[in-house]
Amino acid sequence: MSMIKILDSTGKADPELEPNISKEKLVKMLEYMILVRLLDEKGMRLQRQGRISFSIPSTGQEATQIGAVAALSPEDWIFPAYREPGMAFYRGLPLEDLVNHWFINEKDPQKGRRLPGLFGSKQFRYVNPSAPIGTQIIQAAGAGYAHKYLSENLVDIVFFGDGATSSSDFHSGLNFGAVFKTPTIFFCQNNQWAISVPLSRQTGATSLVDKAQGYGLPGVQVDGNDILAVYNVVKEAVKRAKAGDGPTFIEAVTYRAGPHTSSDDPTRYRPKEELEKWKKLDPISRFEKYLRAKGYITQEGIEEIRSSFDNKLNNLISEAEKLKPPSLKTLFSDVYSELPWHLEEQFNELNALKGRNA
Ligand SMILES: Cc1ncc(C[n+]2csc(CCOP(=O)(O)OP(=O)(O)O)c2C)c(N)n1
Ligand SMILES: [Mg+2]
Repeated sequence: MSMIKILDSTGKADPELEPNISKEKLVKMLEYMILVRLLDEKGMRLQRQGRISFSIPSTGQEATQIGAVAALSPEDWIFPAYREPGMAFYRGLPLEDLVNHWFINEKDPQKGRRLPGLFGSKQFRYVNPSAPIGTQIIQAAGAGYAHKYLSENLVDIVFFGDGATSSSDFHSGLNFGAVFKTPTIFFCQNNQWAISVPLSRQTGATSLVDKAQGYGLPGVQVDGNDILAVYNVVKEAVKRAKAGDGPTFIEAVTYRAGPHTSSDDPTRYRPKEELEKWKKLDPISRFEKYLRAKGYITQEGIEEIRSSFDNKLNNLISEAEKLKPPSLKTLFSDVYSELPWHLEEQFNELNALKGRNA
């Protein structure tokens, strides 16, 4: 199986495969890739300064998330793992929501109940990620079944890593999707590592895409650092799903250039040369070269995008840091429509103990 590529390392596109995307949309795609990279830098720095507790970077994997979201309709559902935050922002999720979530303050839309980075948004159809690896694969297959049952012309796309292909939910989800021909796109971000476990420990198969055949699904392997190639394969998978032809399995070959999370130190387990090799395939610089050669953006334009997001984020961060934590009452809300007496009693006890107003 050959890997689908459109952009070479100099940013030159194969004219036979180059998608027809407007200049405005291409520039928007670059903007959101730049934003994702910047969020990673800020998140990691804030965590190291002890100002936020946790950060999950997706540096090196910007092309997969932005290429995919650009190929979907806003009504389609996204089931992320945790390295696809750019998809939510591309759809319009306010940056303020993320920053308040990072600081777990009173405006955190997740009310402090989620690990920073594991956020969702019903409005933008970006489903709350589940921490146990692979669970979103069966959720997406089930959602696909629901779309089909309700005759909704919708697609759902689910993201998971190479490590998640070893989970039993991977088998259950792909099998269910294939048998019932659900409009689901199974998108594997093969970033070569599952924390410190290399890809060679996840499968005895030559490549992950080979697994599709066993389920009777079409499998596509794509260069995950090539945003145009990702866009094309997702567009094609959407077309199949909407035509009632069922799921597609996509293996995007990419690399986790940063640590697994802010709690990880990859220098302890992976060779420096490997990172150097992948840095040359950076998805953002490749796409920037393509857009510059087309005359769609200049180097100054790129710097302006970065500094405008940077200023915006700096302002949001200083505002978010001033706010109080979520009220104690949120510990007791959203489970029962009316708070039962024993929880009311516990709440009053806790409130008195803390001497704090809820
Ligand atoms: C069932 C389960 N086992 C272990 C973990 C701990 N864990 C969190 S992320 C991770 C690695 C996942 O690797 P992969 O699927 O390749 O995704 P990546 O982090 O590389 O994007 C592990 C083992 C977990 N969250 N859930
Ligand atoms: Mg991985």
